[in-house]
Amino acid sequence: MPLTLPQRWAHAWGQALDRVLLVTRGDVTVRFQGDELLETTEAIAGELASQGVGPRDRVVWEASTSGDAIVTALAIIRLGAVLVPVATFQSDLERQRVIDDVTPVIVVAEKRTGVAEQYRHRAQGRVGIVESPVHLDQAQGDHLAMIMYTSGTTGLPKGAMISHENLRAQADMIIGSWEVSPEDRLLSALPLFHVHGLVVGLMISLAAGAGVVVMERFEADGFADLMTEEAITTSYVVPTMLQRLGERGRLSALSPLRLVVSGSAALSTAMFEDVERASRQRILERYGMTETLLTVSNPLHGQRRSGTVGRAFPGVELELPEKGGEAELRVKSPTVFAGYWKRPEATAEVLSDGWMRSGDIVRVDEAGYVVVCGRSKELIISGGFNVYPTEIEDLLRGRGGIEDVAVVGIASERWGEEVVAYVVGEDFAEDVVRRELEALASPYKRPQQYRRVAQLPRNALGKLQRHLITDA
Ligand code: MCA
Ligand code: AMP
Repeated sequence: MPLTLPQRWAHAWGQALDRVLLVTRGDVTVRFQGDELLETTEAIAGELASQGVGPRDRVVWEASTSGDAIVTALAIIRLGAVLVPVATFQSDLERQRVIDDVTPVIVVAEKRTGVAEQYRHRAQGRVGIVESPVHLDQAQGDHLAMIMYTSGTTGLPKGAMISHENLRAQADMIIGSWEVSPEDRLLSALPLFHVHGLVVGLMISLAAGAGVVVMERFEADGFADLMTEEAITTSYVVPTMLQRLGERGRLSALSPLRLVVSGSAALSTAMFEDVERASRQRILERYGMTETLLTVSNPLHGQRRSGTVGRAFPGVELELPEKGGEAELRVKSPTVFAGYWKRPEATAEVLSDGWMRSGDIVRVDEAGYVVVCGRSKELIISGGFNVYPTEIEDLLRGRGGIEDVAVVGIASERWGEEVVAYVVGEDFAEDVVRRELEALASPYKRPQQYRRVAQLPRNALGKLQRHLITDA
């Protein structure tokens, strides 16, 4: 039987009892050796169990990048409970929507007035039924490992159910294709409430026996300094991070690494070339989605083609257009998710017979590599974060004199795309809207610009035609 991710962690940590495998770099530096990871995750799993959390229970976890938070997430998975990450900086409204949808047994979060508190003690009735000692790493492949919330086109959050088998298959693809090994030390400054930072970076590196250095909050100079300070060999980034390193003249810090991987948003050919010029690194760009995990990648050995995301990982089938054509990419893979939590209709819209509709329009270049050239879904990607226009429009409509509104993405050197709201309303008061939105939406979702227009393009059925919006 192939090992699950938690089984691989336990094995890898047991092989490296006195080696530092996890480092968190923030105001303080915390280092965990293999033996400490084993002991701490076991102790936290025991503590959770004593609070009534058992295998297959859902646990909402505030995805802070601190050492405490990380070992807690690992413990939740080792216990066989289902990890449901939420962001530290999200609004109470956003968090409450997730909690209401997923109905967790417990919320593990920093003390925060309001939302999480009322759920903290929900598990109380179950205290005392803990088996002792707790059994770790027992989850089966078809058990859920995590539920990852994405906003989706309706504006309401949907939880993507990711199984242990999905994680195992993804680990095989990444460890095999990128040759992740115990010799590696990954530097990650990615948030941990998304697949990129949490699964691809943290969890799979640990499963390979590699060391992981987590920078608690990205900052370009500090990130560059850590390369040598922590003897880093690999790093996974979003394009905005490379752009920031470039602004600070620090791209050369990438030189000593054996591998730099970029994803979550398109990497421009100009940035690919800037990095190569400054550091001799040819960035390995790859592609994925929360619902499919990573499925397409440029090769470790062989040609890495800028402007492309590469080819299918082993075990992944892609439905691709003919040469010269463009079409929506569909993906079949052991990493494709099990559907959206309690949303059979939403699941059926994107998933049939194991094939996942990506909503991304692709073409195939002359070497057979996939090029992402557009989207059929209404999505803005800002700095690697997804923003769904309808979610923000629903929050804005009727607020601060807004009569009608359309949220669109405009090209931005800094963020890839920037969120802009086109507003209709004689009495529109931008300062009021900005202030009110602070309490409702995560910072990255809030429009960076508001532009007044006389009217918005709508079709005969009244549907907003966002693609027709211009400043004219
Ligand atoms: C931060 N801000 C943003 C963004 N990030 N605004 C728009 N777009 C963003 N991406 C806000 C901050 O909250 C702050 O707001 C203001 O901008 C300035 O913050 P700054 O310090 O300049 O930015 P930062 O905090 O350094 O963030 C930049 C970042 C971050 C580190 C590049 O955007 C980031 O972590 N991106 C990674 C996203 C990611 O991991 N995506 C994976 C999902 P205020 O001033 O109001 O406080 S996709 C996925 O998982 C799939 C599987 C895949 O393919 O990978
Ligand atoms: P998420 O739903 O947060 O997992 O984001 C998935 C989406 O990010 C994909 O459907 C793509 O639109 C986008 N994406 C991920 N990687 C890349 C990439 N390398 N190039 C272009 N778009 C990407």
